[in-house]
Amino acid sequence: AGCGSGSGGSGGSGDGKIVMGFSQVGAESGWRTANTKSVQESAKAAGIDLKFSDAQQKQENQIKAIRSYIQQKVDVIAFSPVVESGWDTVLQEAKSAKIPVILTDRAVDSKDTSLYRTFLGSDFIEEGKKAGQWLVDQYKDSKDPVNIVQLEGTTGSAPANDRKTGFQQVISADPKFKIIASQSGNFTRAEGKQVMEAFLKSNPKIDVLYSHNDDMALGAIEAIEGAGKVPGKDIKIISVDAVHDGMQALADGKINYIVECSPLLGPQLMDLAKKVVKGEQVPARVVTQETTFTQDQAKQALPSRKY
Ligand code: GZL
Ligand code: ZN
Repeated sequence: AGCGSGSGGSGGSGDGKIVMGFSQVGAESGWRTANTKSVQESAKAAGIDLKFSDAQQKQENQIKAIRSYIQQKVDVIAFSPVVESGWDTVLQEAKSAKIPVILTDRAVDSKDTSLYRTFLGSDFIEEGKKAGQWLVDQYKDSKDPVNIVQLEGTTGSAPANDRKTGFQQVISADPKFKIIASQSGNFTRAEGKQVMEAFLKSNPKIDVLYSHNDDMALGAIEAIEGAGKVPGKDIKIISVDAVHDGMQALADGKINYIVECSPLLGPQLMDLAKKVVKGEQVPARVVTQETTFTQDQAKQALPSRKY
């Protein structure tokens, strides 16, 4: 019963436009700023009235933003959960207010999947597997131990959890691969540099760095060069995202392989939002298309990259 399409929002904009409340993680990385641009431009193109908030990577700020969108009776709420858990209460409040929720980019670990209509984003386990597979292929003819250090994304976030899991699954096929150190650099350049400096001090022989995003890899490159070593040669680097600065470092030979994670979710998000507000069925999961890049492929792709 109640208002038809199940969207509790009168829209609040009055001019019949769909009103979307969007809670963004923050502005921690090149990926994030490209994602924000995609969401904002796509909302404009779709004629959707976007209310946007930046949570500075704090879950309580996202919860506050979602609560304010519920108060404002928006038509639909979309957000990228900074961490996987702790969302059930606020998502239940949105459900009681009959405001549909769309997850974009990162996932939540709520058991009750009726708390959101769909999850649009990458398969981070797949990304971790692709990173591991490159390493297995690179070292298939060598018997010597391969010492790996890992820069993890934000603690508790789906990309950090799943990129770690996927990578581990693939390299565990061969005991020569050893993760000798693993720590969060919170997806930022500054923290990636700090953690890599510590790794270099406490581990005399590092063969490979696996970084959960390009921003931390770029920070690590500064630390590696600061230690008088050559990134891409003395220490091989595998990264994830394929944002412009990462692709440039790949083309310059300072990174060896990048697994793409597309931030351009805006157009699909707005299409899904329109369907959800109309009460139409949408798939529970929409996986974004993405690829991988070697150094040569980066040189080819750079001129036409959008971000
Ligand atoms: C992945 C996204 C991650 C990026 C990081 O979809 O959540 O957050 O890989 C960003 O660059 O900070
Ligand atoms: Zn997970």
